[in-house]
Amino acid sequence: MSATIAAIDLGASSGRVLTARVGADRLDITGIHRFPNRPVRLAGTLHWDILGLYADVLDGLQRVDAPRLDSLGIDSWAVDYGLLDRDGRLIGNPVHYRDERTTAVVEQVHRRVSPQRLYQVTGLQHLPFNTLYQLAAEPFLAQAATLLLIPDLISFWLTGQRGAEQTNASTTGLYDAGRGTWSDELIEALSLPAGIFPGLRAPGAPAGRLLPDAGAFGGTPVTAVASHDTASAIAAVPATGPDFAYISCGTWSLAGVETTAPILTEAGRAANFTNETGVDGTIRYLRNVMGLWLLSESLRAWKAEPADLGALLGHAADLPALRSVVDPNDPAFLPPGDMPARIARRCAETGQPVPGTRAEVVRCVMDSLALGHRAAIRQALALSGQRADVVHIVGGGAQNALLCQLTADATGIPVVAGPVEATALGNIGVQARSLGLIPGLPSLRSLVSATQPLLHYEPRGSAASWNEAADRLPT
Ligand code: ADP
Ligand code: LRH
Repeated sequence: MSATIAAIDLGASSGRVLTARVGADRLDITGIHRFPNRPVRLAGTLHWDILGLYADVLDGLQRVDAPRLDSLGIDSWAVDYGLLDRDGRLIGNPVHYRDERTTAVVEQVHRRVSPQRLYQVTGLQHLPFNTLYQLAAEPFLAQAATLLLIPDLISFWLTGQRGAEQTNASTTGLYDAGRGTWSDELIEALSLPAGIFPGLRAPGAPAGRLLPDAGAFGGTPVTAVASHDTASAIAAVPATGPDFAYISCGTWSLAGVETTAPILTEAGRAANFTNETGVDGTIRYLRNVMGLWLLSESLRAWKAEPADLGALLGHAADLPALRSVVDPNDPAFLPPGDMPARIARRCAETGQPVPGTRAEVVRCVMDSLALGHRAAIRQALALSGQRADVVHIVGGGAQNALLCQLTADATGIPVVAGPVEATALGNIGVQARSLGLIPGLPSLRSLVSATQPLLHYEPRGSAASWNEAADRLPT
């Protein structure tokens, strides 16, 4: 028995509509339509082009080459949302998490609820753009009848049905991780209108049917997948045993381990580790590392073409290792802007050689990201008491051989790279389980491991040079 399943996967840098033919022992990608995701700055605010993305989704569905779809699921980046009025109309345009509107309100929120209490309830790392801070800076809250996170918003437009998928709700800072519900306590303490938060849906639950105006596949059942893209990506990690760490490597590097229960220790909070909800009650115990944003934003500053990336990485690989490193999680790197200039400034401030050429900047970014991966994985293992005999790198970054090799070198743990489209495959896997084609998470992971191309990187060199480079960074 097999089925044709589609995933709509919206990443911060690109989206895709991906279809696959799935059965108990097959997972064949049959089509991918990709489109760029370009933020738009308008009147001083950075927005997502949400209607452009919706149009691209419809276009992608139009191009699906299959007589019928058995199911469709939607995932995207976390945290961001659209507001609907009482008639279901979008109010304003969703704001990008890199917009700086929350800078002024973080302290205000913490005066109402302490960071310690926030962590006890939500288990979430502090990121200045988490939904609760965005809502504190939201001008349209009074007019809003419903808040929908981005995948739930796309799902609403495609089906007419509203809901809040659980894995993504767990990234808002308003979700009680222990109870698995919206947190009445936090919603009340922050004076938010409780009625705007829709009922929760578990990954795998039905989420309506495609409306006729969604195109040829009108009537197709939509399934609530693990709609936080990172939750879907980690569901599709091709792990064959229990002792693994992972890095979902794209715009962000989400680096950590999977646990069966939240870890709410003060040490974990101090290290800014998060407990995000995954499939089947799993927890992603991880930290955000700034990720390939550092590279893509440098390429944007240079007006480089995507085709230039391979050559630049090749030149960077030929340069000496660890000449200059920066802390990838420096908040100065978060907003859009001239990334090479910001990197140069930090190198100068820490008394290191300033990268002069583009290849030197790229090398600095790769070494710095590998250091960030090393710190996050070491701490995840220490704080969770788990072990890892492999680090799985999934997402677009799995194609970056230099970064995969440096991550193996820096962590001292073998790296298995792939699949590149882990998020869409995790999205599809949860649907396949709802259709009864796959029994559960371990079988999904075995299926991914058996069917998708993977690359292996063994650690080289000693830890000494990485220790020395880490010492150059401010603590
Ligand atoms: P997101 O979901 O956050 O948009 P992706 O998982 O799609 O991110 O990964 C995008 C990143 O993958 C890009 O920023 C780029 O650095 C990297 N990437 C894409 N294609 C290649 C390639 N051919 N070689 C190396 N890296 C690549
Ligand atoms: C990755 C991601 C990540 C969040 C960030 C906002 O795309 O969902 O897990 O922290 O975007």
